[in-house]
Amino acid sequence: MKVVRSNAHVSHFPKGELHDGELVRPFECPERVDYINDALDAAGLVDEVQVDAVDDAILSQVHDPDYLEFLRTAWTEWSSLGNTSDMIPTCLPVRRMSQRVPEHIDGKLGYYSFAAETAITSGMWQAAHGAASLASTAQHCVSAGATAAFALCRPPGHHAAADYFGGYCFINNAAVAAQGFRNEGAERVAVLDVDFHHGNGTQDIFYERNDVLFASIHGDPMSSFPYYLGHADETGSGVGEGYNLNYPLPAGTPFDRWVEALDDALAKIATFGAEALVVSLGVDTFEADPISSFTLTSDDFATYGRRLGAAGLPTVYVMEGGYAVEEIGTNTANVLTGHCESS
Ligand code: SP5
Ligand code: ZN
Repeated sequence: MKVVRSNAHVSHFPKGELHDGELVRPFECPERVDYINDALDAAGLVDEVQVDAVDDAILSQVHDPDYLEFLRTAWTEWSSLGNTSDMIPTCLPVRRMSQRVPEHIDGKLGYYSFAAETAITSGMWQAAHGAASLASTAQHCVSAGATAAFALCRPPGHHAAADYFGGYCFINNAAVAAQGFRNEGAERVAVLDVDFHHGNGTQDIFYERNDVLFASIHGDPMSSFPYYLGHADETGSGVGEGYNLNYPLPAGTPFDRWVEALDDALAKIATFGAEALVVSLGVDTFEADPISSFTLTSDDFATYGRRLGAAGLPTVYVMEGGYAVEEIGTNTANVLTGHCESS
């Protein structure tokens, strides 16, 4: 399989993550990529691709220009005030508050954030832009005729909405790939999100569109992050009505129940007539994931990879979450191997 990866991600690694009331070492850490690289190489999966920088015009098709400008300049503005540590939002605009963008960087930080576990670092923009370049390069490979490609994105992207960051995500890499397919002639594109967490950012970006179908299988937001989006009754709006599919599942969901949702989503993607598929591949559905609560085994990842390959669509895999670091390589490689076996 075409594999797109780089070292740009290492510039982003926050000093801490707010978790259960403590500042802990972030779950979303650079060695995640090392474990995945090692497993892909060991599985003999890699057909290495040269990385091209993402066209910034695509970023503006999926994110608001003022949000991108904030991400690009946030660290400079923050450090110009004498700050040297990471940017952690502490004050966010909630119900009945003004949605005017404040002038002070502390105010902008909260305005453009939705979850305080995610810090902005000095190297965030370089890393996030680099990750988007991987997704865009993978999409170009597939638009040019490859059957499938894997973008080893870090930081991940599916929680990043049109104009807010959080959940470790800044630029929505899956949305970049989906929009890239549209720009290069695909009439209908599906994004299938199999990360444990709801892809609230991807849903937000495509919610009013009927050219990109979004389907997400995830922990029920009544009990799982991101809590405030991902219910089954969120089905799209305007012309996008009917083009957003959420499959919230309870804590403890085993593979046999999970895969029923997957098969339903794949059937609806086929009915939709998708010409290309973007898979938001989070492997935090694994039984040993430290922040998630589904119970998939390593073998289950290979089983569902075969289902995805059998769908027969030109496919871009974009890496999202997965925090049981010693196993995320195996689990990711198992999905991709399964895909190759059945496509
Ligand atoms: C890309 C991705 O997988 N992002 C996930 C971000 C989740 N961040 C907050 C997780 C909160 C988990 N809380 C578990 C509480 C256990 N006591
Ligand atoms: Zn996740």
